[in-house]
Amino acid sequence: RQNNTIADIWCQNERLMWFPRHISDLDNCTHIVTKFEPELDCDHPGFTDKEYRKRRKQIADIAFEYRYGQQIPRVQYADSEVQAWGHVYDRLKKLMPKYACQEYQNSFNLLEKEGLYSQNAIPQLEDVSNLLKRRTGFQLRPVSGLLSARDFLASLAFRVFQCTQYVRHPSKPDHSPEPDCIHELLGHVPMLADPIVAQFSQNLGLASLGASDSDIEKFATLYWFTIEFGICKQKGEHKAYGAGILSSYGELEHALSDKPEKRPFDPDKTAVQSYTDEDLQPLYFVAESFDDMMKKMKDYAAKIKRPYEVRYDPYTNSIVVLNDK
Ligand code: HBI
Ligand code: FE
Repeated sequence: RQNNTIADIWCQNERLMWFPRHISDLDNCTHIVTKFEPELDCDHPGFTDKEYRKRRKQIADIAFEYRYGQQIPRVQYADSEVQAWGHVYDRLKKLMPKYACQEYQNSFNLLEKEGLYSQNAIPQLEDVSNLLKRRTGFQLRPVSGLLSARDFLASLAFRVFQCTQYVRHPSKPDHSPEPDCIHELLGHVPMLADPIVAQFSQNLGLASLGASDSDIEKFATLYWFTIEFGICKQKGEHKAYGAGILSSYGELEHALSDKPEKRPFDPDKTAVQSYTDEDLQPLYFVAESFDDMMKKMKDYAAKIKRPYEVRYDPYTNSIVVLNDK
């Protein structure tokens, strides 16, 4: 049978980039960016701590061995790890009513009510994943560290969130240069439990599939200034919806003070804004509302040229590529 659609010709010329077509293909989307690692970075608080590095390797091995469809192995967290969690949990909980967006607060309350979240124990990824599946169809899979933007975004297309399972170094509970499970569980998970946010995240993932490197960089930057560090207006007040703000009490007070610069969210401009991932953010983009931010992102993504369209088939957990564009 002849297949002469544009996408097929791209394929024949090997110009159509490989991307995951089935949720199990995410087993191949595990490219780690080596940055801020305790093994390699002498500024990392765990660099000189042999025990910590051993612990990190133990937990990283869970992610390396994990394959789609398996249960996420449980981690027996040490007292020092639970203490770091409890410390952040307690500080954040006091700030939430004033600074967190409504969607976050609703989900957080639900997670506590379900008995999953408390100050005394770090929730297990398997249990959190099962709750998310029921709420929004999102699920977690363990990852050993900072993933490449392409792999990270691709997994969102399948409603999969690649989630770290280790805890930051106990000497610095208030800040972690890399993602850790305190950030994921207190920043991302409550947002992913919201149906609108879940849809938004998946759309961003779908838009990233097979995109050029420069478009991936722009999507990653948009992700940074929305899902990680977004602020939106609710009832006339600025509220945090970004996970990097919501999971750090220092960032939370800073972001919603008048110290940092704030600009209106505008995807064309936001996508090319440079940013730092090492310290408190000097600049945030403020959305008029959640809906407005998502509509602008949709229009932005529609402008990115690809010779095919993608859809998600939730019955088979597969990407359907439509060649007729
Ligand atoms: N990897 N494990 C992990 N967690 C993240 O939150 C994460 C990532 N890689 C890239 C990323 N976030 C974003 O900053 C964008 O580059 C997509
Ligand atoms: Fe994050």
